[in-house]
Amino acid sequence: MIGAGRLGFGGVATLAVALLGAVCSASPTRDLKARWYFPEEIDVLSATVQELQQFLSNGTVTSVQLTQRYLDNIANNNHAGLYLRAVIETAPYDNVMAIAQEMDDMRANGTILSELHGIPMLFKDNIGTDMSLGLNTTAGNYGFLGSVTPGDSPVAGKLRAKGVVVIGKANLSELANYKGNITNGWSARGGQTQSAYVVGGFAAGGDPCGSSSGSAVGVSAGFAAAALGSETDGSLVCPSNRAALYTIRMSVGLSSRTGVIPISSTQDTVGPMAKSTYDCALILENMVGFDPSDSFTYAAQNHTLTNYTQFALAPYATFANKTLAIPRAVFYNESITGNDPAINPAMDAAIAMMKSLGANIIDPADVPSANDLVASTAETTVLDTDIKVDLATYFSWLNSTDLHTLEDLINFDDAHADLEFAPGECCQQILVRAVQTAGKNATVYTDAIATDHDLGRTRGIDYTLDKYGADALVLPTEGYASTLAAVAGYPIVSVPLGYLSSGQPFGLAFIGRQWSEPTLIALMAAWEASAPPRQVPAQLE
Ligand SMILES: *[C@@H]1O[C@H](CO)[C@@H](O)[C@H](O)[C@H]1NC(C)=O
Ligand SMILES: *[C@@H]1O[C@H](CO)[C@@H](O)[C@H](O)[C@H]1NC(C)=O
Ligand SMILES: *[C@@H]1O[C@H](CO)[C@@H](O)[C@H](O)[C@H]1NC(C)=O
Ligand SMILES: *[C@@H]1O[C@H](CO)[C@@H](O)[C@H](O)[C@H]1NC(C)=O
Ligand SMILES: *[C@@H]1O[C@H](CO)[C@@H](O)[C@H](O)[C@H]1NC(C)=O
Ligand SMILES: *[C@@H]1O[C@H](CO)[C@@H](O)[C@H](O)[C@H]1NC(C)=O
Ligand SMILES: *[C@@H]1O[C@H](CO)[C@@H](O)[C@H](O)[C@H]1NC(C)=O
Ligand SMILES: *[C@@H]1O[C@H](CO)[C@@H](O)[C@H](O)[C@H]1NC(C)=O
Ligand SMILES: *[C@@H]1O[C@H](CO)[C@@H](O)[C@H](O)[C@H]1NC(C)=O
Ligand SMILES: *[C@@H]1O[C@H](CO)[C@@H](O)[C@H](O)[C@H]1NC(C)=O
Ligand SMILES: CC(=O)N[C@H]1CO[C@H](CO)[C@@H](O)[C@@H]1O
Repeated sequence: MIGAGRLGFGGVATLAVALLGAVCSASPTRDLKARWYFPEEIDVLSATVQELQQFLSNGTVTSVQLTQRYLDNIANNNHAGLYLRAVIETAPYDNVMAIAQEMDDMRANGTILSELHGIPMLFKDNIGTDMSLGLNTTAGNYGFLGSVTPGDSPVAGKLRAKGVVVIGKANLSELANYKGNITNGWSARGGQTQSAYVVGGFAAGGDPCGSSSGSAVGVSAGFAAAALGSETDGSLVCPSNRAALYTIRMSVGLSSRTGVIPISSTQDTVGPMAKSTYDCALILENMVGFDPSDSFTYAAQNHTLTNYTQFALAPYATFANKTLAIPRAVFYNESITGNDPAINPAMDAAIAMMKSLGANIIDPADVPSANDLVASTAETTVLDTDIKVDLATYFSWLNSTDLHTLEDLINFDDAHADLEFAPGECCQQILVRAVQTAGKNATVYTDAIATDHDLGRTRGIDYTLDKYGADALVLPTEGYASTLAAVAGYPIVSVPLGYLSSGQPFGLAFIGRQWSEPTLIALMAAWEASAPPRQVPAQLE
């Protein structure tokens, strides 16, 4: 699949080494392998995983050098420079460098674990990792600090077994924004994440959205090649759309959530955030699969594929022969979405482009449940109930923890209010509300699940796609798109669409049926092939 041979070095690389040689060492041949050498032809702000893997394969760069470059970028702009605060912790230097070196040694020996071999990634701080990495897993909350995982969460373990180098834990809206009145991207441990695209950052309107804020900002700012985030409702697609990234929120259950600090087993998904469709498909392909500890993965068993990248390529990646439904009511109504007025015209231009590329466009194709979805409180009932039960399950997964229940977490926050309460956050009102729920057998809960399936599936996505014979819905990522997919437990993807006058990016979403990831990947790739290239943050160029 990928050759392991080392090829010759180009003239540009030799020149860079010669310049660096004066600083670091007298021997240029040694410098090519030095961790601080970095080839000029690689721009980590724009390089995709797919491209980096080619540069690793042909000997232009090593995993050690890539890791060093990302760590340098984090040092320059995370708690310095632009103060992006996208990363809570980087892995202890010697640990992460030893892992990168191991990947380089294996490659030199002809062992390539996957196309992710030796690729540095950030994981959202709610994704459990083995203690040997030296990284904590806290969802940004001090109460989780010092907890001991029994090992990698299954999803982290799968990716590490395929060669991913975890360089750090990404900041997030604390507890995935299920705590109280906190701003997007703020956590007690990580501070306020800021968009890399808006000069002046958060205070100037550079709200990174959330809750996978640091994962998105980190990838856009050259802190890692790609990231894992997680989504209950919007937490992958919204921050990705504000960082000009591609992302896939997969069908619930396609990959495991064991060992991931939860909001809701009903809705949570872990997912890739990256600079291309191919990268997202590649990460997805290496994280899906059955987990006996996660009952939602049973239903996915007959729908899990071993190859998702093929759908990012010909002959799948085309709009020809695709039928796309445009749900105008509610999702395109600015008085309901509150979206910036620049977004709908950009959507219209995108729809026209997809039509010109062969898509069959049904416009309008309204979703019957849309108004009820916006008014519904069923999702809140489900999440409030789930977090109490599912958080206790997470704590029971740990080898050691000071917290065992949601009550313990609330008490910890109260006892450490100086550390734990954000500016303007009076009282962790969401957790206090959730602790009063009566479990997953309560009628109010089973009724709420039924309501969500009616809104999201029966009168929502399934109804609309069936009625129009459509492959996917097309909507602005900002607004209510994520909620429709979230309450259904169905997949939603986001691709870069445009930029506001502030520089803030925004995206376009496709929503499909359950297990329709192949179709959505094909649509993402068809978009990527014809859309203008994504922009990198101007202030980092
Ligand atoms: C290595 O691969 C990259 C990406 O395909 C390419 O741009 C570069 O020219 C290659 N370098 C060498 C020395 O083959
Ligand atoms: C490379 O392979 C050889 C032979 O299999 C083995 O002895 C050696 O330990 C390997 N080295 C590394 C760094 O993996
Ligand atoms: C993880 O938390 C411990 C305290 O429990 C701290 O000593 C350690 O430095 C943290 N790890 C990192 C990488 O910050
Ligand atoms: C977790 O607990 C298991 C079972 O007691 C033990 O084998 C393992 O070493 C522990 N791991 C850590 C990191 O404490
Ligand atoms: C998977 O498909 C087989 C054969 O159609 C069926 O018997 C089985 O029940 C399915 N499993 C699940 C979990 O749906
Ligand atoms: C997936 O399919 C593509 C296209 O056939 C192929 O190039 C690629 O090697 C496959 N990936 C894996 C992991 O088999
Ligand atoms: C278009 O889709 C239809 C229905 O799935 C299929 O029968 C047909 O072969 C497709 N045509 C092309 C050109 O892909
Ligand atoms: C948009 O929503 C508002 C508020 O619900 C409603 O009054 C208006 O009719 C809607 N506009 C369209 C074009 O549907
Ligand atoms: C939430 O916090 C903001 C300040 O960050 C404050 O203006 C607002 O009133 C608060 N809202 C509630 C419901 O507490
Ligand atoms: C919920 O109901 C099921 C089936 O009636 C029962 O087995 C289970 O113990 C109940 N769970 C709780 C938490 O009450
Ligand atoms: C290293 C660093 O700057 N950490 C900061 C993270 O955010 C918290 C909360 O704002 C600050 O207290 C830390 O100083």
